[in-house]
Amino acid sequence: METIFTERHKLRNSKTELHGGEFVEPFERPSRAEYIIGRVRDVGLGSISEPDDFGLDPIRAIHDKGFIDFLQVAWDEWQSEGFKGEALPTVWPARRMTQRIPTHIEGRLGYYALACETTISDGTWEASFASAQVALTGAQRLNDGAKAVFSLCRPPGHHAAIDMYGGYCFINNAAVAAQHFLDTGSKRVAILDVDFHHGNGTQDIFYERDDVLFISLHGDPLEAFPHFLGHADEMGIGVGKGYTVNYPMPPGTDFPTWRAALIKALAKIAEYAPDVLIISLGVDTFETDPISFFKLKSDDFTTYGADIGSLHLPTLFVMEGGYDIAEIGVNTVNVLQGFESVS
Ligand code: Q9C
Ligand code: ZN
Repeated sequence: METIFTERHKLRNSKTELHGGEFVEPFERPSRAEYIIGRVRDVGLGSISEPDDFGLDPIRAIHDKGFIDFLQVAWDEWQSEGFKGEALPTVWPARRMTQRIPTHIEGRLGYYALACETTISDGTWEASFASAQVALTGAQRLNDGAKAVFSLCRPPGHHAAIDMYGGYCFINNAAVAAQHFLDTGSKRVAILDVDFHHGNGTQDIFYERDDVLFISLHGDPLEAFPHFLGHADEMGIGVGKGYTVNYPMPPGTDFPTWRAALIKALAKIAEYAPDVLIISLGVDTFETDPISFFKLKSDDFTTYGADIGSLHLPTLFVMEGGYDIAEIGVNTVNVLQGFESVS
């Protein structure tokens, strides 16, 4: 399997994350991608290629124009204010307040943020743009005939909504890839999100559409980030009704329980018969992930990779989360090798 990767991910190197009332070194850090690409090389998964440049248009096809403009200037505007730390919001358009977009950067950060653990820092836009190009290049490889591709995206994307960033995500890479497929001949795309966290951004983007089936397995939002989306009764609206499917699961969920939900999800995908499958691949379901509460072991990733492979669909793997740095490479590549073992 080919991997698409660029060192430009390192441009996202924030110094701070707000966690437990303290500023800590971000869980979403450059070494994550280094461990994963190192494992790809160690096992000889396949060739590793730089992304092509598809420009801004495929990003604008998913995200709000004002939001993309904001991401490009936020760090510069924040610095112009003379602030010492990285950019983060302190105020939101909360219940019964207006949704008017402020002019001051402090107000615009609150308007476009869905969470405040994630700071905007020097290079964040450039890395996010590059990450989207990694996803787009993977999609194009499938269009050109590849059976499966691994887009090693960093920063991740599935929390980024039409006009909101947060949860370490700025541009929704999986959604941008899905739209690229639809704009280049695909009629139906399925996105299966196996990251520990609910893919609220992806759900938001496709909630009223029937050309993208979105299925997510995740920690129950009553207990886990993003807390305000991902319940089982969210199923889409309008023509999109039935094309969003959520499997929230409680703290301590082990692999047999998780896999039972996966098997249900795979049956729905087979029934939908998509032209292409996108996997939002987060490995924060691992038993020792520092911010998550599922109990998957390293071998389980191989097993479920084979389960996904048994669908025999053209498949694009898009990297999302996973924060147990030491094991992230093994667990990610286990999924890809499990997938290949049945193809
Ligand atoms: N203080 C992804 O996996 N905060 N994002 C969780 C820790 C946000 C995770 C609580 C987690 C975001 C792509
Ligand atoms: Zn996650």
